[in-house]
Amino acid sequence: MPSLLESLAQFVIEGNAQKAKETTDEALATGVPVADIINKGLVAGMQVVGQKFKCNEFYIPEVLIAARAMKQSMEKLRPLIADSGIQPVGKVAIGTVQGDLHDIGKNLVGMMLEGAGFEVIDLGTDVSPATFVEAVRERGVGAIGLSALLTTTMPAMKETIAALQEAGYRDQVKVIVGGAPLTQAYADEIGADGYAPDAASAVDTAKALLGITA
Ligand code: B1M
Repeated sequence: MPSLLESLAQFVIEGNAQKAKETTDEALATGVPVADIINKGLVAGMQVVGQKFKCNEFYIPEVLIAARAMKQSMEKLRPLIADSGIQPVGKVAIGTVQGDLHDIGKNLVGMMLEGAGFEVIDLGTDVSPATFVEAVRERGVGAIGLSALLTTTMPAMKETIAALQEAGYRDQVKVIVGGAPLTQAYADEIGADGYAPDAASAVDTAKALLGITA
């Protein structure tokens, strides 16, 4: 018989938000530590979702439904996280670059990062280079994730990297870029630290760049 946390992971994989929330409540009621609920339940489930997405066993709808289940359980735990002293594995600010309003892929990246234990600051869409700079200055993020879906907005990524350089923060923060028209070659050309073709790979890239082994 699966343990409570194995069941929770499975409900996340299946995208069963109701059951995931009930199991989270049950785990809390039986005294399971919040860190275990997150790591052995929610994150473990999202890891499987990420793997299935990468090998085309899951498609975007399944990932979104799983992420919604993860998020709803996370909402129950969020007030308890501060008390339990759990630290996020890293802090990332994400946004769709200036001039670009597409946010489905960016949201997916944010949810996968959150599912992997990152604190995610979502700056939204049409984000100016100055706003990304401000996130580094004011929020102390270790990485920023730039998303672009239009060939015409790809240059805003280069402008954002230049703005970070100009403000003196380029060495303090890793820059990850992604979006349908992006390539590794373009990421290299504009001096990004990392490129990820999909949301699951964005988690691997962020972890690798920030030296997170967990
Ligand atoms: Co737009 N649109 N759109 N659109 N739209 C595209 C992108 C387009 C390819 C359609 C086409 O012509 N075939 C085309 C771009 C052409 C080009 O530049 N070469 C296009 C255009 C032209 C436009 C407008 C200019 C249309 C117009 O008004 N004339 C306009 C621009 C508005 C603007 O942004 N200023 C526009 C508007 C819109 C809508 C508002 C209607 C809507 C967006 C709704 C929303 O996002 N809230 C929309 C949509 C939905 C699309 C398509 C159909 C789907 C995009 C999408 O969400 N894909 C798209 C055509 C297509 O792709 N079939 C199209 C699903 C999403 C999960 O994938 O975002 O690629 P994607 O994210 C992936 C990866 O790329 C990666 O991970 C994700 C999941 O694996 N990823 C990252 C993304 N960001 C990442 C960041 C990372 C790492 C990985 O690290 C930080």
